[in-house]
Amino acid sequence: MSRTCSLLGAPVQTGASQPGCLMGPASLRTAGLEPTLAELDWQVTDLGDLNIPVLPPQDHANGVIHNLAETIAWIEVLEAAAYDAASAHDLPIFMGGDHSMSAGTVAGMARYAKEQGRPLFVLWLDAHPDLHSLETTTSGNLHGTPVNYFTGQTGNDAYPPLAATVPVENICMMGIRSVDRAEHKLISEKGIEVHDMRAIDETGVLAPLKTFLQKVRAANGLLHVSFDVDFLEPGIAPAVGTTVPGGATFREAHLIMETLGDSGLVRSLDLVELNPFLDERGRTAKLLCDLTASLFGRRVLDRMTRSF
Ligand code: Z70
Ligand code: MN
Ligand code: MN
Ligand code: MN
Repeated sequence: MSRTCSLLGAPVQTGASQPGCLMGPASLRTAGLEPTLAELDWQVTDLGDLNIPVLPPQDHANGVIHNLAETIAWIEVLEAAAYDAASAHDLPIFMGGDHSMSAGTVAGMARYAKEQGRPLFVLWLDAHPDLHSLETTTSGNLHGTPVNYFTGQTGNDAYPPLAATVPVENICMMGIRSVDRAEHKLISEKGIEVHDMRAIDETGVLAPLKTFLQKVRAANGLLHVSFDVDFLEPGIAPAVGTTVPGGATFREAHLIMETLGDSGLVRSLDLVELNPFLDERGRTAKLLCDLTASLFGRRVLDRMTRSF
């Protein structure tokens, strides 16, 4: 029997510094995400796009914050939708939308995992750790805050209360190469597992990934993967507002996704920060579809053994 997958669009752009991410779900559909996964023998349900109402502004003591009311509304709607999608399907895909949406998707997945009596793990593939609280952000771009929120740190009182938090020990970050001061402090203090680009150059992507997957397996955990387009080298993935040089290569990214697919541990996926306004003839959207296909089982040749 084929496994089930759902596509849920979250046209969120209120967390980013420039507009365009609201077209992300449409671009992923145009690139053929649904037929790509159906071809791999997944039963795909497109749940359409979520939305939020027009809202009055909400003030915060940290005056640089913008779009707080919208971000709170997105977190609430996405928390519930992620929980429902996880209940209904084997591997929901949350199509963004900027990365502030993961405050909602991961919160919903954490509630789902808690109800299953299993721990949630998060693999964060990003140039940025997104570890700001509402109090420490200096840009006011709330896509820089989801990990701080869903790990239950202080300073996020204006965000909705969490039904379940993700312990910092359950997080693995890869590709990190742009870290602000407050984020750096938190990474050191909490001992968060962050594989920056230097570490990846030293060890490759596979060694840290296998170690993390073994940890997830040993704990009988559910794994959520959050894929920020800026994890990738900008030359192969130009459709993102915050390009940071020195990202993951085409081959590193596919190897990660294939290994994740082989593991069978992935329970949900965010595809975030795709800004189609900045794309070149759809190439970033197509690359995201191909990377997702690797996670969902597309292989050049079959392997007899699990690769970890
Ligand atoms: C920076 C900030 C960020 C994503 C940029 C950047 C945050 N730390 N996150 N792109 N996905 O503005 O707080
Ligand atoms: Mn920004
Ligand atoms: Mn991010
Ligand atoms: Mn990023």
